[in-house]
Amino acid sequence: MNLNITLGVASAATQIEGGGFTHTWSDWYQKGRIHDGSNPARANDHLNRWKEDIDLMSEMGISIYRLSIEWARIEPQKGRYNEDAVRWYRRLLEYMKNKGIAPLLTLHHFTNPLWFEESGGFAEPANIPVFLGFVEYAVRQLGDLADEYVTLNEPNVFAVMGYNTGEFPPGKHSMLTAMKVQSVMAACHIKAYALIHSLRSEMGYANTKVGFAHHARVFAPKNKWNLWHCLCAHLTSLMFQDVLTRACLLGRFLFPLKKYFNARPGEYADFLGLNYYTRSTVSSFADGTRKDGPHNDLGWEIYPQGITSCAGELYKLLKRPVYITENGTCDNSDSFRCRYIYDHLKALADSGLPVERYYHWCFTDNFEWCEGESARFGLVHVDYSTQKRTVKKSGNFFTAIIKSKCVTKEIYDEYVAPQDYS
Ligand code: IFM
Repeated sequence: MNLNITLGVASAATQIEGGGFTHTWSDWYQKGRIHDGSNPARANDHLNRWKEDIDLMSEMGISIYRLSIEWARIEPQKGRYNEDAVRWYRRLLEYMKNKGIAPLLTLHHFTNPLWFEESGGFAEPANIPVFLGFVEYAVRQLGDLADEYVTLNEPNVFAVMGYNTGEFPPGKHSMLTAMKVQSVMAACHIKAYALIHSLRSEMGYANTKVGFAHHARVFAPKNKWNLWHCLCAHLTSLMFQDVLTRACLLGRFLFPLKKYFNARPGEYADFLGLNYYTRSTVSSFADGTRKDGPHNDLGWEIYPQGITSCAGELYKLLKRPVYITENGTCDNSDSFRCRYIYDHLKALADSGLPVERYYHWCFTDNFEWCEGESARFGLVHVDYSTQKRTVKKSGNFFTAIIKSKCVTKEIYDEYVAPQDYS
């Protein structure tokens, strides 16, 4: 298989850094909401091991890395910034640059400082300028070291899990509020898009790229001849991802989203960021999964064709290069990850879409939100008690593809052929 896509890896601050900052996920841990009881204050201790991690990335041939910054660490109190934290991120970005690893910097990845959450977080439209204040500070401090930005990670997952299913903080159960949060976050994205461009051009840079990382999946009716199943699949997709896509990419706020500011229809992304994992099989207004077919260790269906249909849906709306900002799987024994990566890359390579980048989720095993340390998504194994990193077979596979820029028959036979999903 030939590959014209640059391969890299992704992570998020709360999931790897450790360090015990005061934010919504340390609070969620305190409230006993992490299933395996693990504490994000430990995570991968990337705070102290960042050099080792970047060195390993470089040894593995990785040249692009999507990472995020921790808002609560940079702005521990409203309007009061922590210069040590900024220095730490600057050292990290400078080190990456020296190693030839280009950052795609995510400004918000699920975690809020507690002070922001307590003032209503993204459920409060009056907080839009507060988020933008953080964006401005971050770009002024780090903007010389990062050309490319993801404003928000998966606003739909953040909204639905936090405000409808209640599994994420703040643990609310209201679909109406979840839609309001999506509206507010779409406004934040559009405003941040313009702000980052204007700050960077003020700083003298012309090569800025900004987008958001959209979590999209296929919603398929359980029985395609059943009208109710079809209606539920259509409406679920609309509420979970389609209206948000239009708002963020095009500034079009369709019902039930609401426009909380004077957004003009326009084009608000320089790339189409897609986080793709699975297909949902729908027979009601609840999430469903097919019983037959392959599944990962969290029970998510493995459906590689879906990555191209989701990317294709985005591309229909806006003609921009596609960045797969996340794709990966929970495979605790690393027994099918090579096949998973191969099948998804093959689908992308055959799609005819302008897919420029693929960021694998995740570089190392990490703190997987409610599942804590028990769900492993990494190319690199982490022993949390010693913090030892060991490259997995899938990590070696990834490096082999990067080095050959394709999957040769030898690579396929060594890594992919022996693996199956069952
Ligand atoms: O770990 C998460 C990530 O933070 C957002 N996208 C999905 C990943 C796997 O669940």
